[in-house]
Amino acid sequence: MSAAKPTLDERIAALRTVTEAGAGRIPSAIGDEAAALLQQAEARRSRSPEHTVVGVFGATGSGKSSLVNALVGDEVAKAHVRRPTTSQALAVTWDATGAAELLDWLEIRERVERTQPVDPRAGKLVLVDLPDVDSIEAGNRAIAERLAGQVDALLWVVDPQKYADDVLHAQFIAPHARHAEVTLVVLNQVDLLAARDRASVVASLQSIVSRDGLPRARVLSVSARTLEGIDALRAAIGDLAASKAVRDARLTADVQTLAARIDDPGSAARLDAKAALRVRDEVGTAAGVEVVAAAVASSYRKRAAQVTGWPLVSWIGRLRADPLTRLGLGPKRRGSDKNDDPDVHRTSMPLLSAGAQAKLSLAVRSFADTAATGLAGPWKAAVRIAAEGALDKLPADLDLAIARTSLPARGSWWWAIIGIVQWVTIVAGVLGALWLVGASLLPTFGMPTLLIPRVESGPLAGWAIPTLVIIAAVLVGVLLGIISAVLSALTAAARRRRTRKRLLASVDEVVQRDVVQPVTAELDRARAVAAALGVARR
Ligand SMILES: Nc1nc2c(ncn2[C@@H]2O[C@H](COP(=O)(O)OP(=O)(O)OP(=O)(O)O)[C@@H](O)[C@H]2O)c(=O)[nH]1
Ligand SMILES: [Mg+2]
Repeated sequence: MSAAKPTLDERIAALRTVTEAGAGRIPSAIGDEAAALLQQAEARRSRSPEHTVVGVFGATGSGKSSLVNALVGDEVAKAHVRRPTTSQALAVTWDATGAAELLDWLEIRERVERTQPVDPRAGKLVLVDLPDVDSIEAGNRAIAERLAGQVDALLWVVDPQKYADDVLHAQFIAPHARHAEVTLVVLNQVDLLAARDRASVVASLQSIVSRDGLPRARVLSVSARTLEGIDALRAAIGDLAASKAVRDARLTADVQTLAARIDDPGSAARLDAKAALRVRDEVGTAAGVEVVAAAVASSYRKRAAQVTGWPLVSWIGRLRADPLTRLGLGPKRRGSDKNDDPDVHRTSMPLLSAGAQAKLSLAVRSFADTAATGLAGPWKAAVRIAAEGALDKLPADLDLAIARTSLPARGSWWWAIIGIVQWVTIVAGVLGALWLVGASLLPTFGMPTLLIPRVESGPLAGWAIPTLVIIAAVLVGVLLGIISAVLSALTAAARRRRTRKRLLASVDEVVQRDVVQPVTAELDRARAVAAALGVARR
């Protein structure tokens, strides 16, 4: 953050961010107030920037109208002993060019124009006499309250009897504590005070105004009757009119005041990468990643055994259903799922058992709660709502993601080789056996003798070759059985790991989209509002 004070534009933009990004997270009443203020700021800024509107506020009989007359030097406003006297706002202008639109917006119908300015620097002044701010007349009060929110500078008039009035201070001056720069406090009717009491009454008023939160507000003492102090008040009004910043200072104070009433979202923690991994793993387990990975491995082993096993018994394996097919993830379906309608690609896994659903909820909720640490109530709730929204979508999204994940379900190239060798050994063994059987049986049926060839030399000299072929066939069969069992176990384990990795990647995509992103967005929103509030308040 830069050390420089934000400009009014920056503050207004910040308040807009607060109301927009904070919608639903800040109380709607204050959100509406902020929206109204933004609209009002825009309205004021689009109207005569040269004019300075000074409103004269105070209790009935404090002498507002008399003071306006004294400042103008003419009886423009009706002042009377009858209470309350003023019931409509009256605007006095000196250079009315461009003022009409402003007065229309202020809804001030009574307008008078004079030529001799209050102060040489106040040619573009609009001085507004107002009804009593705490009037017993609701209409009077409404006009004064509305204009207290609209004028550029506030001139509070009090009199020696009621200058400490609680209602005026608590309900009207204190809420404008940030408006000190555009506030004048005037003790009128000082002619009624004994000379020795004046200083102490002014000091007392000054301390009450300080307690209201405006220690820097200017307090002046005047008499509308004797015109004592009027020149100093004129100069003070001249100062306001000369400072081109009054209008913006007022709006700045408005934005600051409103922003101060909005609760801080708290400090949003950075999302922990480990927490995101943990929720992915927990959601993955709940979604059946381990089950599918195990099915891929056992499907592989089953199919390997069918092809590479001893052909005389390996067909038995076919009677058992493929574990992947049982989950609706069979290798046949998988080959054709590229361009199909994804909705038909549900797995046949149940859409999460009650237990899995509970685990999923727990994982997501605890992720959200951890992420929301440091946030204030409504913001925490918003993170939780984001997580609840995720829980509605997750089961179907996870199922789809798992169904779409391409699984390493194909067979291995070496299956066929071993399968062929298995058949060759079987055929060789059978041929060897037939030879031996033929040699012993043919002569009994009077058929020509079948010779049995034998090994002539070497360590196996004298062995019948058909016998050796049978033994070799059995040995090769056993050996192939062992080799393919080992190969298939190793490959199945690797496939299991690969499946787990691929599925977790798919689950991660879903968890990122359904859980992490909404929660992150909520944290970002809280951070944006916190930063904007800081700018609006500074
Ligand atoms: N002695 C004295 N009387 C004053 C002074 N200023 C106003 N008055 C009198 O106080 C009474 C009320 O004055 P107004 O100017 O009508 O007071 P106001 O604040 O405009 O009252 P509302 O319009 O009813 O809110 C009148 O009788 C004035 O003559 C002053 O400085 N000294
Ligand atoms: Mg009056």
